[in-house]
Amino acid sequence: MSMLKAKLSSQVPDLKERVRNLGKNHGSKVISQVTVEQVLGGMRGIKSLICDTSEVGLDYGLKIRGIPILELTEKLPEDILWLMLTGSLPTEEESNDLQKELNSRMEVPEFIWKILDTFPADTHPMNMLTSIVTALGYDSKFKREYDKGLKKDLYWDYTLEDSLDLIAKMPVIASAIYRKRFGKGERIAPRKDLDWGANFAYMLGAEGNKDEWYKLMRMYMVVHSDHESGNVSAFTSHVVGSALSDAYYSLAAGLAGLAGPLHGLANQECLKFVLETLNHFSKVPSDDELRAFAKDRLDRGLVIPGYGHAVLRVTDPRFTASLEWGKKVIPNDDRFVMVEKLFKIVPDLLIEQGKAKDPWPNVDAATGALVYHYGIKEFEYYTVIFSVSRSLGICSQLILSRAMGEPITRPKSVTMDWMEKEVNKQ
Ligand code: NMX
Ligand code: MLT
Repeated sequence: MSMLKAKLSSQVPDLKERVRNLGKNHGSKVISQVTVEQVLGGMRGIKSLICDTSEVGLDYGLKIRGIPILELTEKLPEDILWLMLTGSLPTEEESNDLQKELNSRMEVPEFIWKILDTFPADTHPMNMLTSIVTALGYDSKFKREYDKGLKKDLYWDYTLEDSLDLIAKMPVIASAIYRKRFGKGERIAPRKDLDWGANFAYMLGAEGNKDEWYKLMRMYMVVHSDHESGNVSAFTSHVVGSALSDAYYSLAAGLAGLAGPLHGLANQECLKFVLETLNHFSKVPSDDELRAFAKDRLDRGLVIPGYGHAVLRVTDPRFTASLEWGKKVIPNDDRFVMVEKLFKIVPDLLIEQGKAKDPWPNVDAATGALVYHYGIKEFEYYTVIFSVSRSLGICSQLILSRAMGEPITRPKSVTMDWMEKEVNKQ
């Protein structure tokens, strides 16, 4: 048994007990009230999910198991997976054991490569990824055991098995998608001597300083790994998983949400905007030129990608992590200089416009400029990189949800007539 499974096996009974106690002793207590505005406004702020892996505070941003994300940027992504699942960082021995475990599960079945070969040449990489993640479910251990008659107490165990299989393969399939879709030559096989994040960087192939590139990819994988449970992708995966669909279906469903421009696709849209701007001016524009260019975009009713957030009301610390990295490592890169300039100009413009509740940059505003520097220039691919990282959080949430024995998700909808009658009574 892997050290991670052994640790979780020792923790799950206590988690179940806490869930039982909460329900039995406090079941009817009120923790949140729902207003009409919240129903009309995308359920903002309604406390209706339990998620232990991470939390997001409007005035401080992401904490993973209580640790601010800026304190975790030098860790390995595998260590963050361990942290999200167990509540503490692994020892060196535990970290090595998890790495070994993932490295032993990287092999991708041959039929997957045949599927990859059949996509039309201009397919969006997120269409490829979501299809392939679903197709990998052919091998789901949870589904196989469930069909034989699996006890509810063991749901989490086989979900962990599927999740480790899936997480191990994500960099392998994602890098193969990159190389196939953008004509980069043969797939690069994974190496057993590299950690998960560095292996992904290695298989993508890239230009320049390899150590820096590996380090950047590890940091990228850490900062995008989770953002509590109410964001579109995690919430979607949670709902699909609650029907006892396996981890492959659940993750694929969540990634389909991540592929939307208001969520993870903003990652590609940010660099597209930066490149369009540079192209328009044939140089890095002056502050005044950029202000006018961005204002024109807002006046045309378009969003500035990478700015605003449904929960945050401060600069996203994940943006700060990328900004600091860029300042230190690639301060003179034109794309990065644009990121810095946008940070100086866009918040004031959004405040002036008066619509966005949060005028500050989010996680997507800077990362494109960083990976571009190492030769990954095809911005249509960027949400796939985000997806590889987010598989850590989404799978962790699913495993813990199964460990808690959560039931099928089924909120109540009401008709417009009901709503109008109800509010007129008050
Ligand atoms: N540029 C222009 N307008 C904006 C922006 C922006 N960056 N952010 C919000 N607004 C507008 C928004 O479109 C809405 O307009 P309207 O009333 O005409 O519909 C108004 O401001 C109020 O929106 P908020 O309540 O502030 O934002 P909401 O919680 O609905 O949405 C986002 C949050 C993140 C979807 C929104 O800020 C946005 O569209 N940002 C740009 C896209 C982006 O960067 N998404 C990535 C989020 C992070 N991620 O990876 O998922
Ligand atoms: C995320 O990382 O999922 C985004 O910041 C969106 C969110 O939290 O709603």
